[in-house]
Amino acid sequence: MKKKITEFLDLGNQPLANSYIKRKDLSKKERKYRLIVCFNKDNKLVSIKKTFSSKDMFNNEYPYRSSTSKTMRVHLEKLAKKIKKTKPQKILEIGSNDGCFIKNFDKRKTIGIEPCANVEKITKKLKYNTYPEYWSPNLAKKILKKNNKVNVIFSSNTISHIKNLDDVFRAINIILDDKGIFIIEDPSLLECLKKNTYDQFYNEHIYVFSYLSLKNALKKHNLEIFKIEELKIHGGSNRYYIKKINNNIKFHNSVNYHKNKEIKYGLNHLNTYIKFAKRIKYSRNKLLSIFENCKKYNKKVIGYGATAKSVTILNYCNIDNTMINYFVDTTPDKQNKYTPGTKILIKKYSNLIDDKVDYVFLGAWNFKKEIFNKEKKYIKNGGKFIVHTPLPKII
Ligand code: JHZ
Repeated sequence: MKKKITEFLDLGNQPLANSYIKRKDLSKKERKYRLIVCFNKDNKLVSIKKTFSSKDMFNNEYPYRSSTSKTMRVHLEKLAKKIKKTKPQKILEIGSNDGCFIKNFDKRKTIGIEPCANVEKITKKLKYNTYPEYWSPNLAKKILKKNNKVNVIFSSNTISHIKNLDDVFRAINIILDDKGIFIIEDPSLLECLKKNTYDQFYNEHIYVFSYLSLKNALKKHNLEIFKIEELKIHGGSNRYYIKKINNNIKFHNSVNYHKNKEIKYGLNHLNTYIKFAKRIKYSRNKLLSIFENCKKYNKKVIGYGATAKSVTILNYCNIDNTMINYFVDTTPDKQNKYTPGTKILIKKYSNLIDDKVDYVFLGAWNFKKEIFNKEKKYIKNGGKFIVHTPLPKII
């Protein structure tokens, strides 16, 4: 029998993203794993080979806050406005984080699911009904004991983080009203391949979905995608609108439009992924040579946005604390800690001009527009950024 799953990209030994190191733990051995990306030619799923339990990744020390970026706040506010127009009785969000989305609704109308207790506390304090638990059929049943079925289920950048997709969709079927809709936003595999953003792969991103793969995973549970919105957020994401098969909501043209784009690009063929892997090797060498040159000429380089994504880049390309002086990041829970693997200090954001920076590595490249807007003065004064997408260069 021919192999169904093929490994096509090896991103080397990696620490767990989001496991920022405290100063006192700097000499402790970090947990590492081999980051290998695979393609399943049967169901078209692209996934990472070695996975960790949800408890290992999403716990009481989770540092990421959705609300730290204005782009994200505005993006979710706009969607909330759209949903409000449909007058739903109840909206449930899987992975509600610090409430960036649910805060746009009346407290009585929302249910948030957020397993990271330190983050869940934020919405609980504001009196939003949130469960500090992992999404599962049992949780769906538990919620249903106290509530009616829900009209809208939303999940942004969370479903791709859960290994057992069958359980995810079973739970959806339990609690979603037959006439309700399920909306998912996750990074687009098509955009990831087009932009060479291999940093979309790390331990939390178990899957990077295409329409072709997601449709197969949903079909087993009598769920189907009836509309797709291509979004700019997070470097290119898709918003999938999903319904129960028996719900006769009309299909939108966008489904076929997007499907054809994926097929035309070759997302259903292994060869496309093998070509992608070749580009990524080239990208690594190019980025490393930029950093080596900066080091050679004693340039001051800092990182902007200590993202989970940049953990993959820095560790894969061997860019360490001799090449990047420090990172700046607006997230309080990341500040005064060190980046996983590469041990680069993360500082509170400060003015790039006062810091006399030569080059800024854009870790949060997905918020380039927002950051370039903020850093107009630095740019006007000749300040330069180092980016890795679509290919490494100084801009
Ligand atoms: P950002 C996280 O990934 C983890 P990360 C997770 N797995 C996921 O899928 C995505 O989020 C959605 C900082 N920043 O959103 C804030 C500034 O300092 O790209 C954040 O630390 N100044 C759940 O970490 C980071 O950059 C700024 O002006 O890859 C952005 O992280 C801006 C705009 C951001 O996600």
